[in-house]
Amino acid sequence: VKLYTYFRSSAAFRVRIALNLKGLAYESCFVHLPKGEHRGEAYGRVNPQALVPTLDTGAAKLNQSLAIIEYLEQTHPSPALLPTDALGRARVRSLSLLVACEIHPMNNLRALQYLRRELGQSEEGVTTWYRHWIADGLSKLEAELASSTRTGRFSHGDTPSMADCCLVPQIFNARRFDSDLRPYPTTMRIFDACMALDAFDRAQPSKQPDAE
Ligand SMILES: N[C@@H](CCC(=O)N[C@@H](CS)C(=O)NCC(=O)O)C(=O)O
Repeated sequence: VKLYTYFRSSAAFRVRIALNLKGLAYESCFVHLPKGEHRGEAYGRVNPQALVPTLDTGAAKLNQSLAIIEYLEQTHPSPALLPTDALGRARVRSLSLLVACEIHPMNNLRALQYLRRELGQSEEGVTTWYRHWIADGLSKLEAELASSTRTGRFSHGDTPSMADCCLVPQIFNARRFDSDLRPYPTTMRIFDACMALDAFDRAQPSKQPDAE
């Protein structure tokens, strides 16, 4: 398979983790987001949503990181990134969506560029916006994780799941903008447990061939 990726893309980072956890080799195809390569005609033919990542399976080009991870789960069930019970699956999806739908879209590249360029916000204004949505979302994630008996060594039980594939890249983003992470001890404990695993470590931005 071929993964269209950018080292700093947290959505691509989620998929890199899932591929590594499942032991699947992939070829990387780099898309430089700050240069706007994702908005070009060539990438538009790969992904009409003009977003990274895309997974080219040979049979189809898949986009949206959680849809890609669910596809990998169905085609390569072991090790499982979703629990087998219906309630557990709903919980892991809920935690994943909390990151992917409630936090990440507020702070992705085009939202921040719009604040800067169209709305004339200063770097300070943009950073304040960024940290606000990180704090809003991570406090909710922390409340979920700290209050559930289903939280274990990882977000759900003692093996990594799709929720961890979402949690870890979001913490990397938060650190990049110097967000205060002290209010989220459960989240950070899980982050540390994930980063002790090779599959997470190898997927991190600084270890990608296109890292700058
Ligand atoms: N919901 C999408 C989000 C994809 C996304 O926003 N990717 C970012 C990089 S992390 C991107 O391509 N941004 C380009 C832009 O905002 O113009 C997913 O989970 O795949």
